[in-house]
Amino acid sequence: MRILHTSDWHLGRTFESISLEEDQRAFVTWLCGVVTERAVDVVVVAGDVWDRANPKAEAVTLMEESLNAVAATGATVIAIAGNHDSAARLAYGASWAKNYGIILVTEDVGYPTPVIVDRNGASVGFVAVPYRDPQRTIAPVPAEDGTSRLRTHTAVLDDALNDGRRQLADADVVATIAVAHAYVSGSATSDSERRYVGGADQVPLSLFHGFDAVLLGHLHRYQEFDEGRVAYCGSPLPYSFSETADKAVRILEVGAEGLTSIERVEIPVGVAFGRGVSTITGTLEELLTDARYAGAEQHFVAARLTNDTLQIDAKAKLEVRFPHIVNVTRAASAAPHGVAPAVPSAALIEEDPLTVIATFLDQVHGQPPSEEERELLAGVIDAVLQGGAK
Ligand SMILES: [Mn+2]
Repeated sequence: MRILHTSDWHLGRTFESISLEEDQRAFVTWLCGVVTERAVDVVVVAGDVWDRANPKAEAVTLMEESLNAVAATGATVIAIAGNHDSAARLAYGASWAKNYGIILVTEDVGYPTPVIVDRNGASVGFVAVPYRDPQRTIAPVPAEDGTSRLRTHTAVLDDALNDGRRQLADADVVATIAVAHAYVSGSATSDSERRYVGGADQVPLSLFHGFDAVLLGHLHRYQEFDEGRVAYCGSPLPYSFSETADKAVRILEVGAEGLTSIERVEIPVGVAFGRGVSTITGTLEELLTDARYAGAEQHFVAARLTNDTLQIDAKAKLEVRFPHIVNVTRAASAAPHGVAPAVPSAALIEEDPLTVIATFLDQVHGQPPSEEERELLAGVIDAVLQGGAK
C-alpha cells in the first residue's frame, strides 16, 4: 500500500493580496498526476484544507473540486481539520463524501474512530486526530493518582492518541499511522502559521510513541524527526517570505510485513506552477541591474532598499524587472528610519518649524539637512506662515 502525505493546502489563501487560486489548482492537478503514476492508495491531508474558518465561496468550490479530483484517481482520501479550518464547515457533506472514499475527520469534541484501510495486500490503521481547542473538547482523562489534568494541547492530543491506540489494539493491521495537526516542540516555524504566543500549543515528540509513522500538519516547512518516522511535509506552496526552502510531499510504502520505505517527493514550485519567494537587498540601481538578482525575477519579491535617500516610484521601477514584486521597504541598515524621536513629541510643539523638519530629516536620512537645504526650507516655511496669516 502506498500512502501520500500532504498538508496545509490553505485553499483560498492569498500571497499578500495576490490570489493563489490558480497555483493551488495546479498543485492539485500535479498531485493527482503523482497519485496516478505512483499508484498511491491513500492520500492523507494533515489539516488546514482551508485558510480560514469562514472560507469564501471560491475556496469552498476549490476544496470540493480538489478532493473530488484526488478521489477520482481511485485513492482513498483521509483529511483532518486543522486550526485554520472550521471543523463544522469541513464536516459538511462528510457523510456523503465517505461513500466516495473521502474520509473527513473533523470530530472536535470526542475521540475519533480510527480509519482502517485494507488495500493492495496490506491493512493499515490510521489514528487521525483533528486539531482541537483544549477549552472546547472533553476534559482530559485524570492522572493515574486521580488528580485532574489541565486542559492543555498536550493533554488533549495525548488522550486522543491513547484512545486511538486502545481502539486499534486488537485490529488486524500491519502498521499503525497517526495523523495530527500540532506544533511539536523544537520544530522550525514560518511566518504563515498561526501559533500561540509563548508556545502554549507546543506538544512533545514523545506523545507519538508506538506509531510506525506520524504524518503531521500545521508547520509549513518540511522537517523530519526520529529518522523520518515523524514528519511535517509542509505546505505545498510558500505562503510567506520566510519559506524559501523547497516544498514536498511524502510517499510511504507499506508491505505485507509493515512499513518498508518513506520517500520525499519534491513539488515543482516555480518550475511547473506557482512561484518561489525572494527577499532582495541593495540600492535601487543594484536591484535593477545586478545579475545576481536574476533568480528572483519570476518570484514573489520583497525588496529592501539600502539607499540613504527616499527613492521615488521605486516599486514601479522594480516592477519592470520583478513583475511579481509585493513590497518595497528600506533595509534596516539604511538610514535609521523609524527610530524613536530624539525630541519628545510634546516638546516638538515648542520648537520652531525648521528645527522640527531638520530633526525629522536627520532621523529619516541619518543626516541633517545641508546649509543649502536649510535655506530652501526656511524660505518655504516663511511663505507658508505668511500665507496662513493672510
Ligand atoms: Mn497551516
